[in-house]
Amino acid sequence: MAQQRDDRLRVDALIVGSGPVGCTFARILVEGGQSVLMVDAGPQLSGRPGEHLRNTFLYQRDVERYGNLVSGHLQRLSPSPPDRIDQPGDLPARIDSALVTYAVGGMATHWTGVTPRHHPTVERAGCIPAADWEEFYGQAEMLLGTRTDLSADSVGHQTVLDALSREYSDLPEPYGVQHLPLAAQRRTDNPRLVRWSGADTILGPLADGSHERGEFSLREQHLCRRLQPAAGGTRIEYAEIEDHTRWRNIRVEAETYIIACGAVLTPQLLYASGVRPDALGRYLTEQPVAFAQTVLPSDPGTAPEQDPDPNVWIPVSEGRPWHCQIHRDLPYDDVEPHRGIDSSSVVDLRWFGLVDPRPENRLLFSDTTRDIFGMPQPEFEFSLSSNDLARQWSMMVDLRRATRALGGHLPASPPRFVVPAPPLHVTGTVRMGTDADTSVVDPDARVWGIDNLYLGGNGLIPTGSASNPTLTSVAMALRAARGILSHTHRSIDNGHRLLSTG
Ligand code: KBG
Repeated sequence: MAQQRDDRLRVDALIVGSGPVGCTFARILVEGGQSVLMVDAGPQLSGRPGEHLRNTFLYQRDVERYGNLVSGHLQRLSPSPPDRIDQPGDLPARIDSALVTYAVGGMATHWTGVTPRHHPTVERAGCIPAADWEEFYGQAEMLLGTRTDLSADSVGHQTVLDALSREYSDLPEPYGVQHLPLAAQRRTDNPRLVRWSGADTILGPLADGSHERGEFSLREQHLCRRLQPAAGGTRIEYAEIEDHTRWRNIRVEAETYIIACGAVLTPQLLYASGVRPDALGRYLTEQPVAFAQTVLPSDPGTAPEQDPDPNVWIPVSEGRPWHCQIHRDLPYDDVEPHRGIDSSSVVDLRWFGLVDPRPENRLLFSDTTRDIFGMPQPEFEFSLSSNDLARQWSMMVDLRRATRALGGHLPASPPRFVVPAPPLHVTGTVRMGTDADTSVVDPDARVWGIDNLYLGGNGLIPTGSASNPTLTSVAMALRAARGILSHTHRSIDNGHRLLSTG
């Protein structure tokens, strides 16, 4: 294909990655008067950019079709499947690959929307002040539309809540059995249907072009191939973007560069750009999953398919370093269809475990093998320490306890570790910290030693955590974006416009 004329763009901020975290940066910076260009290597899958794909009647009604759609959007980064298959029930001791979603909106095009706050002492990073955590968690919940009443009217939900509240009556407030926080809302025109929050929810007015202060442009199928550090290496001078829709290269010059394309692809871009601090890719954590299924007793007054899904949570607390969600999700590959049982009465017990961050657990990038975009191929070195293993076995004992309290497991789905099916909660690969030797970004989310390069996403979470990470990453992005605004003091009057100079 013929190469068209190279273009040159000048903006206040370039954001690479259009998932929830990239969109958080965009929303705050545009509201602060900045011109923002956001690029994503993936395609836009919906009319409204980054919308959740389950927001259609078809996929809400037909879980199987929806499952096929999601599998199609989870792409393995390694070129061939892993050569090692654990025995079912084993603890997953390795990560062989990673699954990513190349799309505008990222994984929020199909996520479950589970958005808990991380536990203040067990999970949260100490390098962010406690008061900031409270403030930015509150803002993140508003931005994502997190709520705890989606299943309030469900008979099945109440049954699960009651049974587990009796079993776990000893848990201290506010860590007892409760409604799972979910970024979603019931539709007012048909409350049986749910509108799941996606990246479009975060973009708000930016998603439909009605932003009032700065300028915003979101470009799909635009790959950021490289960031070019200036001489001396303390600033990024420009970014090389490949426009795959018109097959041309664009040089983007920005005041601020924000990379938020996931815990694997963010360090990949740094590596490809020669930005390789010691901690890059190290301290990787992922959450082992213990899983079982049970069946709810049917209520003669309610047809199970009419009853909203249960969504129950037992949060992480001291002495219980695991996150528990009792809900209905897509089946794992090892789950056989339950013969003779109405699938709408089957409930999942999904427990996520905590793994300590250790430098030897890491992501590496190949200098010889390339991924589909021609970027350095990621590889993993990951194992569980004896402490990690002991913690997961305690989690398994607890899963068995909860399963018993709900009347026992389905014969085909006993409590087990699900292998290989990580929850895609990789963290730590570009971790935040106060020490440049053991972290990649400072507490403002700025790459150590590079004044105008900021990162966002789960890779920044420096601690071991068991709860779903998105809310935490959005809270960290809100804090970082406000910091960028106060550093740059830009307003619509003196900022760069989204300008083509080519
Ligand atoms: O059940 C979900 C869960 O809510 C989540 O956050 C993770 O990404 O995937 C799980 C399914 O394996």
